[in-house]
Amino acid sequence: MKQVKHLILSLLMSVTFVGCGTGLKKVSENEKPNILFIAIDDMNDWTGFLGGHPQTITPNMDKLAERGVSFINAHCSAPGCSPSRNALLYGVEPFKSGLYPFYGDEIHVQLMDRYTTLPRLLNEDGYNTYTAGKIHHGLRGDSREWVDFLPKEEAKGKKEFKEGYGYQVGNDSKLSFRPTFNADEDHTDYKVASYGVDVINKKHDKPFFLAVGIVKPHLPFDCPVRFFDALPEHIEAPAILEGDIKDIPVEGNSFRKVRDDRQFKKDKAWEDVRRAYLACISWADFNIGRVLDALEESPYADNTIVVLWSDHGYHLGEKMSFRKFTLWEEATKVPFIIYDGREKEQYKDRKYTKAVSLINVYRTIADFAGLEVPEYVDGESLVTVLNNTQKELTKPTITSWGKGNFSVRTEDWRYIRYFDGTEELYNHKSDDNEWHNLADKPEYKAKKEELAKSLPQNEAPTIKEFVNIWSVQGEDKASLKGKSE
Ligand SMILES: [Ca+2]
Ligand SMILES: [Ca+2]
Repeated sequence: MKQVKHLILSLLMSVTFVGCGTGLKKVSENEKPNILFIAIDDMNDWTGFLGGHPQTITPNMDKLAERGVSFINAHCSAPGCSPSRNALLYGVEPFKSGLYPFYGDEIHVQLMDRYTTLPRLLNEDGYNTYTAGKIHHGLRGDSREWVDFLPKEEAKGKKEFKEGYGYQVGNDSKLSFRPTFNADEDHTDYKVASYGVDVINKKHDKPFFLAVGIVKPHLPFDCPVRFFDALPEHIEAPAILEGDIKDIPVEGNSFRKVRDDRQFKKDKAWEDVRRAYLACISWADFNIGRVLDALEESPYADNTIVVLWSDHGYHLGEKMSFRKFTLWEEATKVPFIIYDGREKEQYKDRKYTKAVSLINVYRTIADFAGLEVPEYVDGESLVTVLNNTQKELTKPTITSWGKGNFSVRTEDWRYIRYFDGTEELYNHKSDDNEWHNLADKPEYKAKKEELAKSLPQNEAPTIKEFVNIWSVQGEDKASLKGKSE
C-alpha cells in the first residue's frame, strides 16, 4: 500500500491533498512543516498556563502557550504511561485495542505488526525522524520509526545527593524527593534536550519529526538543587476536602495509592514531596526551553510546528491519593499545546476550553504533514479547532482505566462509570475539584444518561499477553490477578 501511495505521490509531482476535515488544502513536499514533538512524563496541570498550582515556575511552557494554542481542558486516554502512550502513538483508544493496562516491552513486537505508529507513518512518508528520551513505554530506537536516536546508555544520568537534603522513604530510590548537586549535563533530561538541540542545529534537506521525551517530573522527584531553591519557602497544599472519598464507589476507591498518602502524613513530608514535584516540573520546563530556544534561533523557526503534551496527570494528596491511575481530574488532565511557527499571529494566545483527548494527536500531526492515516486510527484532526476555538469536536473525550471503567469529560461535566455499574458525576461549573458526586441524585438522571451515551458501546477484550498484572483494573481484575505474573 505504501508503494502505491509513493507512486501516486510522484505522479502528482510532489503535491498531495490533505483530507481530515480541513478541506482540500495543498501541501507540497518542500513546504511540509517540521514537527517538534515534546512528550513529558507525569506532568499534571501544575504549570503557569494551566494555573494548577500558584507557585509553579514554568516560563518556557507558558511562553509557548502564549504564542500558540493551549488546550486547557485536555485529557489522556488512560492515566498511566503504557496505555496512554500506546493509545497516542499507535492511534487507537484502549477500548478498541484492548490495551487498558501496562505491558512488558515484548508487546511492541505484535503491536508494530498490527499498527503503524505515528513516527513510522512520518518516517515512511518523507520525514526524517529523530528521538531521544521516553516516547514509547518500552520501545526505543526501532529503525522502522527512527532514522536516528539517542541510545539509552547515552541518556543515562548520574545523580549526586547530599546528606540532610530532601526526603526519602527509607532507602527507596524511587520514593526519593531530593535535590542533586552535580552538573546539569549529568542528568538525563539535559542529555535528551541536548540531542534535540543538536538535531535542530543540523542542516536538513527533508522535513524532520523530532520527538523529545522528557522524563521528569516522573519519580524519583530529583533534579538540580537550584530548582528547589527557586521555590518559596512554604509550598501551598492543593485544595483537599476532608471526607472527600466517602461518596466514591468501591472500584474508584481501589485505584487510590493510600499507602503513600499515609506514609507522607506520618513523616509530615507532603510539603517536601510537593516541593520536589514542583522543582522537577521547573527542571523539565528548563530543558524544554533549551530545545524551544534552539528552534527559535534556527532556520526552521518559521516552518516548524511544536506539539507538547504530558502522558497523564498526577495526584499530590487530593482524594488522599498519590501518583496517577485514577479517572479523576488530577490524573486525567494534562498540559497540551500546539504552536505553529507558520501562523505566529493567527494562533497567538488562543485557548481551547472544551474537553479534548490526546487521542487526537495522531490525526492532527498527520493532517499538518499532509499524510493519509490508516483507517483504524481513532480521534480527529484538531487543525480545525486551531482555526476556530468555538468549534465543537465530534468525538467524546474518554479516559479508560481497566476494561469497563470509563470517564467522559465535557466542557462542564465529568461522568465516570465503573465496570460494576457504579457511577460518579461532577459538575465542573460549580465543583472544579470533583468533591461532590452527584450520581445518586435523582435530578441528574437525565444528565447521566446523556453523558453515558458517549461511552464506548463495544469494548475490546483486554490483551492478556505480556500484561503487567499489578496494573489490571475493572472487569478482568479478579480473573487476571489470580494468575501468576
Ligand atoms: Ca507517565
Ligand atoms: Ca467526594
